[in-house]
Amino acid sequence: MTVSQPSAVEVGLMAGRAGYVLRANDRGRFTVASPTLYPHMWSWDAGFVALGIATVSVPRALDELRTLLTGQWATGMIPHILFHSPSDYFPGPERWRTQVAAARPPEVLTSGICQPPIHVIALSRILHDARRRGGTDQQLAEDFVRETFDQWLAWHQYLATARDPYSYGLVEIHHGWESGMDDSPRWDVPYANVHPQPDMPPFVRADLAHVADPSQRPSDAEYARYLWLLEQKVRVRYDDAAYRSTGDFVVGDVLVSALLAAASDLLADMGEELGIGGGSSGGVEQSRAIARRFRTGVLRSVDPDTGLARDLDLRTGNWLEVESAAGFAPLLCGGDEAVTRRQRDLLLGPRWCGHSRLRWPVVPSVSPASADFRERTYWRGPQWPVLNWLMAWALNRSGEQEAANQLRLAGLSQLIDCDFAEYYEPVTGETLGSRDQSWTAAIALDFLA
Ligand code: 9WN
Repeated sequence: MTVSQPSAVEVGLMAGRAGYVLRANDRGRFTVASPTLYPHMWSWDAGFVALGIATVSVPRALDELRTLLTGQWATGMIPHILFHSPSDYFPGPERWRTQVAAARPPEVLTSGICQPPIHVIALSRILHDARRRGGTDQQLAEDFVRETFDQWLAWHQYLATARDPYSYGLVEIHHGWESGMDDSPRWDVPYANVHPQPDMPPFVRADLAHVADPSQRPSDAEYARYLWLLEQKVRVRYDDAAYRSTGDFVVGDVLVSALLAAASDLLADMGEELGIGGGSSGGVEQSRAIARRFRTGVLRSVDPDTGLARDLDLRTGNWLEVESAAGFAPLLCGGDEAVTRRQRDLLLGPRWCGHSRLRWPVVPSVSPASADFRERTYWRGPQWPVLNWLMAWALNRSGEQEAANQLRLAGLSQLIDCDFAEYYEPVTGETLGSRDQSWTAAIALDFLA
């Protein structure tokens, strides 16, 4: 299917409406992920949001990242949620009970787990835009990189050490929420070994009050497991090593690992360009070493038969064979031209974006040709615009401009109604989940810029 360029009127309308959504979700120095379902700041959402805002205001985009860093733990971890005000979101701070953790930040309440390290990818894009504009924007962005370089490095080092203690080259996650793809079939096998115990405090879900159809969200049984893992983290006071010995869910995540590799290379590039992180502190070299280790880990995970990368269940030592978009992790971190070419062809081919049933040739979260595909359920098949953005970004970076532009145009066509939904039904194109989702509006702005 070929997709045409949006008209000038459509571009103007979409940019205006996306800007409106981001302003409406702006709470001063941070942006809520969505108006009602997610009324707080989420970690990887904030990265996408920042790069979208940068197309309109570089200073405000930098503020978004600055606020996120106020939540950084002493371990270097950037937590997956920063809670700035009370809300009905569940699980909120009273459930996370991060006061049991010595490493929690002093000034803001947070969750106790993390999310994919997209932030430095966003920052490098913001810096690139700011340099194109020059003047104050460039100055502010360069100063910001100097000011925060060590904090980003600490974040990456946390993932590379506390979350990869045996140097496998795969970042270990302790909760499906840490992957950003909560109920993906990637996690069905490891979650089958998560057994909520009767002494887990009872809970009432709040998310279902904000969506029209519960089948678009994870099930109650899945939520019980999510809450049980949270409980296990609290019981070890958020100590990663202690959790590793006792926790039910420990998985090497290829997508997080690929993002860490790509982000670490970009951090090293910025350090070199700005003359920081060199010398005795060695931040640039440390970043390069992290990039190399995780790129190797990701490439090692590729299944020679399918051409897709695989997560590793660290409890059993088994590869997880699932046709999810995370299988395209090697496209994000590069490192092997033959793998990149094969992945490009696979991504645009009939099992993925070129599948005949798709309304738009946009990356689905699970291949429509897979038995795991569920077109309306969350990360089990729907198209998430941010995933499509990531793949377009990766293709661009590996010199595949034409393919990248194909995904960009398809992504824009999908968003033409300006609902900026959280995710989309891939066969009918229907909007699902939350509306006015900040990161969806943000990537629209970036695609239009
Ligand atoms: C749990 C905010 C977040 C995204 C995740 C998405 C969803 C939360 C939830 O919303 O997760 O973190 O309550 O379902 O899965 O990727 O960051 O938009």
